[in-house]
Amino acid sequence: MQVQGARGLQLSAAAPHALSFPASRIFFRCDLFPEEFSIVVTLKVPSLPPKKNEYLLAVVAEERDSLLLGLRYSPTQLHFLFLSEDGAGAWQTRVSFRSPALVDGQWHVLVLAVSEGSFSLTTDCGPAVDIMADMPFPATLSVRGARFFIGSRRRTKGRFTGLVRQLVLLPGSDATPRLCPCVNPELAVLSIPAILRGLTGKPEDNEVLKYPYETDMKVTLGPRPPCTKAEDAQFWFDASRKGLYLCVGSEWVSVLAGEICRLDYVEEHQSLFTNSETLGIEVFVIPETGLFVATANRKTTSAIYKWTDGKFASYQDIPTHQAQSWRHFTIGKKVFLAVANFEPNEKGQEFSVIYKWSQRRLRFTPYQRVPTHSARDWEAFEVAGEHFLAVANHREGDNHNIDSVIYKWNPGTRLFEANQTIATSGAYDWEFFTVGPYAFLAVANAFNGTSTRLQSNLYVRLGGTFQLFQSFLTFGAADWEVFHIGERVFLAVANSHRYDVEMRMQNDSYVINSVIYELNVTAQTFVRFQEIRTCSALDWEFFSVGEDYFLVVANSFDGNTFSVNSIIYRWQGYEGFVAVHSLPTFGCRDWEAFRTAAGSYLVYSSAKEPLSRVLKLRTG
Ligand SMILES: [Ca+2]
Ligand SMILES: [Ca+2]
Ligand SMILES: [Ca+2]
Repeated sequence: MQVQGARGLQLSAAAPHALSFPASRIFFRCDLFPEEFSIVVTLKVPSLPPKKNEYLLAVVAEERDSLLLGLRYSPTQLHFLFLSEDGAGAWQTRVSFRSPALVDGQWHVLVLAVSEGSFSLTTDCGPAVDIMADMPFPATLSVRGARFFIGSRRRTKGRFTGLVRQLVLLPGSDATPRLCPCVNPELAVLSIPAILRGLTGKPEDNEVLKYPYETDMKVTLGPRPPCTKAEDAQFWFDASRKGLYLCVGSEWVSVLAGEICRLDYVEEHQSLFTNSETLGIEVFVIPETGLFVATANRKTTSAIYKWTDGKFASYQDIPTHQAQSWRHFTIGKKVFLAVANFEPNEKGQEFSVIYKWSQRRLRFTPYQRVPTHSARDWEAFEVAGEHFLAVANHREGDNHNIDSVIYKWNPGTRLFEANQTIATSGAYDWEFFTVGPYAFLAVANAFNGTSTRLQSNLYVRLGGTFQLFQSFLTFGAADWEVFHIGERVFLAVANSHRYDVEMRMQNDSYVINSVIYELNVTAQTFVRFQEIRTCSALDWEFFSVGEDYFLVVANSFDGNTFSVNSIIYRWQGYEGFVAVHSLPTFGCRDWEAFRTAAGSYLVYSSAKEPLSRVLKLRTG
């Protein structure tokens, strides 16, 4: 029959059983009815007398003549029925939707989505009506020996007298997103038999449903709900922050962050004028004493500042020789600070110095000199109760291919002693981290004398030494930054410069990609996760604000100017890191993040002017 521009089937009153088939025809691999499914119906029904019911669909266990599953409607309600069985017996459960507005003589599309105890009805792509029933749809409803009846319940009574245009059982769950939104929602299409197609004036999608629909997507609103096994794979929409989160392994993982973010970015907090240009900054806390920052300054004096009344104030000057970086660490209650000196002293002696905090004098005093070669960086770490220091030796004279050294603390002599040497090429940075029981050490190799295109290596500690674990192709690597997001482990490299003696230098050889790698635990290897365009990147700093994770890059030079923006990237789950804020910087060299009771801060140094800046993170 054709009515209102669309065709439907009318069932013959003479052969009420004609539209039936054994369940085994569609359940040929497994005779359990799906636990989650949708039923999609397009129908046009005549007005019915009150209390009269008509069946759209029934699945009947033939021998017992019991209704396993049924869908029927009355002038005021749509009923979904199913049989629940347990050791105590079998019950007919009925879930009723009021006023489905069916009996107005128009075409309508109903989508009933069932998932455990959740029953959801969508009419003409409108808002869904959800019913949570006490009795969930059974996980194991056997249809063995059962028969499907279309438009009846095996009997003449309750036979469907309207027109049906579409009747689809879709395993999985909610079919609504496959039909809706739709230009013509009263005739939304999932699957229409060929004979009924082609009268609505537009081409209709009648794809054979090759893939079962997956998972029930439930979105919870309101304040942060629990995320346990029960909520796994469910969504939570945080309306106040416009953030969508997915419950994965008992943690809410950000899937999409909206325009409004908790971090309202930064405001200038302090201009920290330094003795000279600053290459590295190190923020640290000495218990019961306070928060400090050490600046590694290019000229003959580096400095330590103490956080006083909400600002860094001058605290101690320390003579250094083109200091590149500071590293704070503790051994027991002893507090140390190691400086990497790039140049020899006035007498031509080349060494870096470890300072120790004097609790009596409340100052750092020299503790141990360590011979180094244009040292760029110190890394301090502890493995199984033993303390180590690794120095990045950049070059000796013109030779960049030299050894960097790992020192180990000797508790007997109370000194660091050389423990292992590792061949490096223009080493710039060491980064230590652990994954489970394994200790790793990554080196940034920046230059081998002719090229910046080099392998930077990651070592793993096995049998008491660090052994090569993986190599990464890098371009003037200046920094490795390791960070964790939930269970995931990432390693980001700052590529500063593409240069090769063989090739002529190009202007854009500073504007290159830096790379974030992610540990694939199964493959036991770091794999490329994301590349980010950077301008002679010298440092990555990872930090978090509330539930959000960020990376900030020190962009230092674009080939023409040191006035380039450094960028804050926000972790946006599946999208990776997305640029969210630009900060004008000048020769930016190093970023550090820190917190005080008053809030969260970033501080960055400039390798080109004697001015570091403290920025306060605005949160709202
Ligand atoms: Ca380092
Ligand atoms: Ca870093
Ligand atoms: Ca840093």
